[in-house]
This record gives sequence, C-alpha cells and structure tokens, in this order.
Amino acid sequence: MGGSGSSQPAPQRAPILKTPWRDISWGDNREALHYLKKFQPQNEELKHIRVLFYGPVGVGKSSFINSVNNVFQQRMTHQALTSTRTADQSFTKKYETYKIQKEDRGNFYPFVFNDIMGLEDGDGRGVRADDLKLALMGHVKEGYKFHPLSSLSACDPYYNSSPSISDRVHVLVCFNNANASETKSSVLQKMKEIREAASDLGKKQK
Ligand SMILES: Nc1nc2c(ncn2[C@@H]2O[C@H](COP(=O)(O)OP(=O)(O)OP(=O)(O)O)[C@@H](O)[C@H]2O)c(=O)[nH]1
Ligand SMILES: [Mg+2]
Repeated sequence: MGGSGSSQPAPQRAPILKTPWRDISWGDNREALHYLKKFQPQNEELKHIRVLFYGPVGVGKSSFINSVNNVFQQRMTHQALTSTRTADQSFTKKYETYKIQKEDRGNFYPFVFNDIMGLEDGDGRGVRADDLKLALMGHVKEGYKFHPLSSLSACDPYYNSSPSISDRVHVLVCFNNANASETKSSVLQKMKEIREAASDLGKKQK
C-alpha cells in the first residue's frame, strides 16, 4: 500500500510551451469601456438591458460580475458573493440583480446583471431549467431562493405575474469551464433545454 517506500514513478507533467499556443486579440479595452459608459437602450420604455448568467457550479458567474464592477469602479469590489473553493453545490442560491454605479453616485448604468444558482449534476439538484425559463420571461422576483425540487409556482409571492419589459431578460450568457469535457451530461442536457427555450423566446445568447 502506498507509503514512503513506494517505487511508483512520479506522474509526468506536460512541458510548458515556449510560445502561446494561440494569439488572442483582446481588442481596444478603452474603446469598449467608452462604448459601455455612453450606452443607452434604443427603446425608451426600457430602464435597463438585463443580462442573465447561467452555467455549471463554480465556473465564475458571480466572480465575473465583480470583475466588471471592478473595471467601472476602478477598485476591487465584492458585490456578488463568490465561493472560495470548487464544490459540487452552488454557492449562489438566490435570484439577484446587480447594478453598476456611475461616477455620479446614486445613478446606475442602463444594464444590469442577474446572478443565479448554478446547474448542478443530477435531477432535483441546482437551478431547474423551468425556473430559468421563468426568469427569462421576467416572472422571477428579486431575492427568490431557488428550490431544486420544485419550480416557482404562479401562486408564490416571488412570482411576478405581470413582468414589465425591464423585468424580462434580454441577453442570456452561458458560462462554462474552459475544460468543457468535464461538464456532466445531465448539466449539458439542462443547458440544451435552456438554450432551446431562449431561442423560442427570441433571446440573444452569448
Ligand atoms: N482560475 C480561475 N478561477 C476563477 C475564475 N473565475 C472565478 N474563479 C474562482 O472559482 C471559484 C468559484 O467562483 P464563483 O464566482 O463563486 O463561481 P459561480 O459560478 O458563481 O459558482 P456558484 O454560485 O457556486 O454556482 C472561486 O474560488 C473563484 O475565485 C477564473 O476566471 N479563473
Ligand atoms: Mg455564484
């Protein structure tokens, strides 16, 4: 059994490449930031563009919201709570909207981010595809705590029966681990269902 006397050879590490395996053009960040700072939705009824993040557990959905806010605030921020380690259960449990504050305090940019519970492996675990579809249509109210075993019902106080255009999700963003081959098949199935629902609703997807 193992132990210090084991003669097992040490596992070989892949050699570090001398040059990057591909060049990535990140574009002009200043121009992108300028565009976002000046951005106004064309539809005047719309208070903000709502962007919803979804994906497996621990892939950095909440961290990304903080990263975007860091850029706008020019300092480290921790608006969205993130987990400190990789787990198989989602750290984010509630439906929360994050706004980005403008330089003139009290005003916010006309785009918001919605963070949700991750898609966990297996049935009855993590956010349900049905709840995500309700969120896309604007039926989920702020602060709703997702129940992996049952979807939000129309009689629940967190059910928004008459969503405004600003309550609806306008852009759906899928997050995934760079090592996508690790994504479990049940999670991939939920992602497929969500993408199909978003396509039926005509949502932009990234
Ligand atoms: N290496 C690396 N780690 C990251 C990155 N983004 C987030 N992390 C780390 O991954 C862990 C999980 O990040 P979260 O932002 O909580 O992930 P999440 O998708 O919101 O997770 P759940 O809410 O649990 O579904 C944290 O320890 C982060 O520091 C990244 O781009 N690269
Ligand atoms: Mg999270």
